[in-house]
Amino acid sequence: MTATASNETRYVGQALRRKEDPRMITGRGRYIDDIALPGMAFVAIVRSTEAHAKIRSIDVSGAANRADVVGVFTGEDLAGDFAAPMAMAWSPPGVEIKNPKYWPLARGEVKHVGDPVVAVVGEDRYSVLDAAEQVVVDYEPMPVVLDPEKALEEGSPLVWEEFGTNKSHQWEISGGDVDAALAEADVVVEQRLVNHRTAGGAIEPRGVVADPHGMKMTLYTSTQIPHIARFILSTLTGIPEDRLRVVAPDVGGGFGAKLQVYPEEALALVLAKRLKRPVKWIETRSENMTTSHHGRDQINYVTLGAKRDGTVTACRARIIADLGGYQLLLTPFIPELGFPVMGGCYKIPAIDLVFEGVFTNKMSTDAIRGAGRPEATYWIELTMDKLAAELGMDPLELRRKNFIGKEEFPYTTALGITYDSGDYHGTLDKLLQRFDLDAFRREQAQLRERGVYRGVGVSTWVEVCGLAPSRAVGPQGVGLQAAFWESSMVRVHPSGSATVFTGTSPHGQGHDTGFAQIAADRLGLDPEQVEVIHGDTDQGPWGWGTYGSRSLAVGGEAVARAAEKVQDKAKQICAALLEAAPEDIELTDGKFQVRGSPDKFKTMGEIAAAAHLPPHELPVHIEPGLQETAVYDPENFVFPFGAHACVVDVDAETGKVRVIRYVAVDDCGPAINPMLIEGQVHGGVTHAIGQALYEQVVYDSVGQLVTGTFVDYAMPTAAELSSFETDRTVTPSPVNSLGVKGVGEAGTIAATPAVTAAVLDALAPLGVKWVDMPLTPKRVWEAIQSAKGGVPA
Ligand code: MCN
Repeated sequence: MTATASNETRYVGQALRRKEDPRMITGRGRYIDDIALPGMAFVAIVRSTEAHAKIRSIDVSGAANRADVVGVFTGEDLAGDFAAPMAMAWSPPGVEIKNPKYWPLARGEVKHVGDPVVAVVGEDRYSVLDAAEQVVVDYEPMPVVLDPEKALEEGSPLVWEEFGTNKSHQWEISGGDVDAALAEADVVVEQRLVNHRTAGGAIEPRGVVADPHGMKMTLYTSTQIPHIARFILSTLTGIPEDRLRVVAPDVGGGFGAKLQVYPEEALALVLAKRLKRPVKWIETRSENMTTSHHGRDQINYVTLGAKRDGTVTACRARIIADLGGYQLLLTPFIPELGFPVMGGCYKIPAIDLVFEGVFTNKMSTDAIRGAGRPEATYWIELTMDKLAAELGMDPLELRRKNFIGKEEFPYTTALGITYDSGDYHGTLDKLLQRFDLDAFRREQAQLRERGVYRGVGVSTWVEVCGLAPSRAVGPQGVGLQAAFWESSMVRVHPSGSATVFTGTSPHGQGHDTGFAQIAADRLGLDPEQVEVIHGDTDQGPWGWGTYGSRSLAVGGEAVARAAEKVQDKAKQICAALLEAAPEDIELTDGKFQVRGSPDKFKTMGEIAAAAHLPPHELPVHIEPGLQETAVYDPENFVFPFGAHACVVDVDAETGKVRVIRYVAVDDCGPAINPMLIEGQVHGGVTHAIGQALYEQVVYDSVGQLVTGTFVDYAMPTAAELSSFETDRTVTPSPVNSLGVKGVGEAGTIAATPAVTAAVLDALAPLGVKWVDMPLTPKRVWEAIQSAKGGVPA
């Protein structure tokens, strides 16, 4: 930040409509499949039909002999085209992570249904699918293991025989003496929680177009991380980075599943290089469900210890994470990403965490919205509820007793993580202002007399996001080793309008609008005069992309800093034009004016004209032009938080759960755009209600995917949901100058425990103590029957 920057808030804080929407909703978006290039060929992938098998032989003749087929390629055919196997990017100090070689096309063995085996390239996008069906792969099936706990047992079938175990790694972290604290605790509760496998389910599936032209190759790909993709794909394919341009055009949602570098991206590059023509591959919906990475899939064993008065003294968790068949980019790291907030909003003096990553014959897991933090919040919140029940204490009173107080921030947890700022009582107070719990309890009691089972669940959540400050991670940190700064370049054109380049890569979050608001205030412009460019490695400086609710707290701060540098220079130019001292120029009402003389001012348009066509008054030390770059590496993560309440009705006859009210109070610091925040919370909560009640990736006993379409994988629609009530408190973060924290994952992190707790509350009179998600009618009905002593759960 520059010393002289003055930051008006003419536009920051306004609920402006999204600039990008008119284009999107009038069919003017440009997604991967909208790209058509002359001479473009189409790729279809033959995928494994077996969950685990040796490839005995592959007969490609049926496809290769077709007139409309350009080429058919097996893993062996392309062995010389790849300089390295697919990348995995986590190597914590002192921990060995087993990382089997993962090639874009299988070589010799397949590890899950959908594993890519053969690439068929044809002239026509539809007939190439027919050609792929003519490839005959002879598999020798091998034993399959699908359950991560069984996979850890002695004698289990091995996904990777070469390792002699299915355990990929074990990572541990602790602070305080948990054994002693548990031994001295008055009350100890234990719970096993299953956080099942889910999919990203973006509207636009993945897709790539690789376009070789001259000395260069352009890869259009539906990704959240164009710059990272270029770097990694360059190492995989040997195409030098400067010759490889990666473009993320409009991206129709990612939800974490496009925070990945996938085999198809590498394949498209080598095929285009070999064939010397553009190639396109578009994922079908069932391919998307089968081979875009999945998320969650953890089993958590949690123990909490407390004094009789409710003071929590110890927390221990064993986290068993199902990684699937291969390590993708962040596969082994994602469960651990939740660890900084595994103590929740609470002052827990002793915490002990053990993470075990396990290979199974399923698609790999990796980041799905929230990535490790929804799982952490799910288990800490529900185990707190269980502890409250054990103590005979109100669950909210238990929370309040253990909350980190507002005045205690920055607060360093037992695990050495420093929470930046917070007001946990504040969000809970506001929630209870909007949601009259006493009135609800009265209504609930009356309804129960009529056989209506209504329940409420409350989740008080905290998140770690703003990934990731290099100072807070790495060797001295706690092994996360993921340090990502962010960049921005701000260019004011001679006419006074501006272009902002950001290294983030939105795919639905609204950066075009929010970042324009930040820049507009600092440049004395209207957001309509500010264009935001992202997602193209040939434009603007390097950036790390969009995930981990980092874009505003890291990328938005970089935009602010670059714009403030421009503002600084604009003030110098203005001072020269008005014959005033630069320190006397202030930005007021969008005008650069001399302090105390409001009629002596210049607009950004006038200043920009002078910057590009320098008049003689400009001192020589001021370089022509008006463009600045900033790179921002934060000092710490940011820790948004909130309190959510969910009300459900459960039909005790059928087990069907209906969400009838949802109230979310969140705190992500000062709003850049409250409408964007609200949209993110709505989407996030929907995502979590989907997981809690409906969505699950299911494999059958031999590893065939059962949920390959949106008919079987039940995503909620508006018809299943209630309206959401949202509210906010504002606790600025001291970490960045905007005071902002992330909100893109907030709802997803907060809501699964609230929904589950609501169902358990509703069913308490029936004696139901636990139901694992997804809380489908069948599961809920079985839990009711089991509590009645009838049908087993
Ligand atoms: N914002 C704001 N004021 C604040 C905080 C945030 O106005 N105080 C705005 C930001 O300007 C931005 C939006 O809220 O427009 C989200 O910002 P941030 O929390 O920084 O999150 P990211 O932009 O980094 O988004 C990532 C996050 C993740 S990790 C997933 S997954 C996700 C998500 O956001 N996937 C999404 N939201 C999604 N929304 C859509 N439509 N589609 C997806 O795939």
